[in-house]
Amino acid sequence: MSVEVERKFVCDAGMWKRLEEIGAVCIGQREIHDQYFDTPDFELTLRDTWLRKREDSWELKCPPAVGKTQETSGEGLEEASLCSRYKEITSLPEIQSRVKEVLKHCAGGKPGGPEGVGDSWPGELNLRCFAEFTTARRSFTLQEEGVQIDLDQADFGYTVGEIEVLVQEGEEVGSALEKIERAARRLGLTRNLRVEGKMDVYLQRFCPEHYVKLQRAHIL
Ligand code: V4E
Repeated sequence: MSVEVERKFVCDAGMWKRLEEIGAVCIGQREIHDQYFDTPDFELTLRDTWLRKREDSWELKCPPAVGKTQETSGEGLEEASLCSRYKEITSLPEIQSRVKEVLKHCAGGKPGGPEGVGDSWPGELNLRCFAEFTTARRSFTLQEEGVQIDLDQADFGYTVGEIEVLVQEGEEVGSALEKIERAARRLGLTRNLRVEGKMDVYLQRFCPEHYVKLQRAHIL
């Protein structure tokens, strides 16, 4: 299973030129349609667990197990605080089992629940779509750094960049943080501020109550 280590950045008008100047290679562009699901009481996202249907596939992002994936060396502390780490699960049976495990620990959680490949299982677990948007994504690679850079333009009017590296679960993340830091420096990203992701902006605009709860829980 892989863990995505990622730093978001402000994608200004000069970013295309900068990517070209530093030799980033465009590896494709596509439109991505995402639907995110949670219970009416936000029991998944309040546990930093993000269930989505991307096109026709289910995906789950959740915090990696405590261990090397979360260790930081003293030197990389600043970069570490700017980077998120999420385990990515794409196998539907594993997603269903993880979701049920999380919901079991919630007040009113129902044990057991459905298995299956059809689309009725989220409803049977009381999961509803709370966010839906389409992103136009252009992806680049900086081969010598081993990073992917995505420029995302969401259909609700927000643009953001991401530098990302995939590591195997349990692997040291130090080298991924270094790769991201080098790429960020080459892109001229000197302001070390947390940058809002698409979900921050979507929830602020369309689901403010959900956003406030996630902020209070220090999830966003
Ligand atoms: C909101 C959120 C998650 C949902 C996915 O968010 P994001 O990675 O921004 O989406 P996207 O489209 O870039 O996914 P990709 O194509 O890279 O798989 S997963 C975790 N969160 C919370 C979160 C957070 N707390 N901090 C940061 C910096 N990002 C996300």
